[in-house]
Amino acid sequence: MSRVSTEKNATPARNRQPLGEHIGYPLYNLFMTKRPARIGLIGYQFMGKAHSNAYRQVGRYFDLPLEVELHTICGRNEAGVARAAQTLGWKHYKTDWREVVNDPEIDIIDVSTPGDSHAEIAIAAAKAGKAVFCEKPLANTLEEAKAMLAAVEEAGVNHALFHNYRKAPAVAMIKRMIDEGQLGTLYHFRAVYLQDWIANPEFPLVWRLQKERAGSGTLGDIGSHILDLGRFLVGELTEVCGTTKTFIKQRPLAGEIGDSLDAKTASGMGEVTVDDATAFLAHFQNGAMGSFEATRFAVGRKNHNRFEINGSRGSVVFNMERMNEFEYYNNEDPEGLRGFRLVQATEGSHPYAGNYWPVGHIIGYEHTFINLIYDALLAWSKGENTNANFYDGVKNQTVLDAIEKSAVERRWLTLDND
Ligand code: SOE
Repeated sequence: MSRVSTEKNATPARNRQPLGEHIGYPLYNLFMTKRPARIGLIGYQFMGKAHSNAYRQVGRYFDLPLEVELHTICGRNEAGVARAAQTLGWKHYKTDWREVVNDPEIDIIDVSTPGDSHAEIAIAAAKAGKAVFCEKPLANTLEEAKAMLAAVEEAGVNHALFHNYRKAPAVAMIKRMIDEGQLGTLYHFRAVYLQDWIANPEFPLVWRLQKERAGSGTLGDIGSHILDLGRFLVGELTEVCGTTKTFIKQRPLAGEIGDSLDAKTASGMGEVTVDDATAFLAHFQNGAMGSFEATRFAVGRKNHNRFEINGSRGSVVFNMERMNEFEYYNNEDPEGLRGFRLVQATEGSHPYAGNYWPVGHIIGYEHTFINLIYDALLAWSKGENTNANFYDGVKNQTVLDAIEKSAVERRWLTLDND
């Protein structure tokens, strides 16, 4: 069976980011002087908006080790980024990301652009001594992902990856339950991520449908989310076997692009060069089995990110469209009283929930980004890595890469988890 090499000698996520007086290690000095960390955000569409809101809000709900300042937002379209600076609350705006990365006033760079520019921007930011946040998937290729990890480690700067669904209180609670052994031996991780925003053949050829821009389609965009949740909750994968499908191969060219989920069309047609849907099976290092499906053609499903985990002591079910709750089956409840109960993850004892509102007052999608930024700043202030980080990005990209190879070669592939 063919082996897909992963990061050679990859040691577990470096849990101790050296908090020394590293040249270009900006946050160490900030933690000492308590000057707010100045953010440079590259990208101002959907994720730029979500991240801007999170930076603005995080200090209002969490006791931060370091305040953050919305310093500069950057985008190629001057009218668009100027409007974004105004509406999203940024002090300055630029149209050239290099100016932001090389601005000595900036401490943290947030890469929220399409995947084809993640590597160039993040590597430049690391070399400039900035801490780096990056949207998922980390990169369009495994080689780029490895180069990004090498750059941040070489520069000794902090790094984080916006796998925000790890930060929903219900998901973090499930992680706590698993770590405490409440589900026992894990047998199954079963996940789907179902959307339908391109099921209409008239939807135009936006950047997410072009391989040179996005790297892949559902595999990297939403498949990466459920893969990351599987790794976060169950552990590393050892083998995968996958398939992909492109239902509609030609689409109208995209005209003026708003956010790419609602672009307008122009004249002419272009080729779709990414997958519209993917499904893959996996084995985990701890013996559990995995089944994953991601599609943009599940007509009627909008952001249906759902997983179920079955263990010897019980099972859990989470659905992002009902993100404030999860289902729990305790296999040790009294005989005759067992059943899936609905747990509302809004108690003070649930991760993050107590920082917002009293029990029963729910939170939303945008709060997962706030929670992620808080976790990162807290971990970094203790000289530790946050989760998820660029190491997770390389591990995820290794699996995504293997799935694409498996789909072509139509066979199982083994992952080297050195
Ligand atoms: C589009 O599929 C998208 O915006 C993804 O890119 C995000 O990561 C996901 O959270 C919502 O859907």
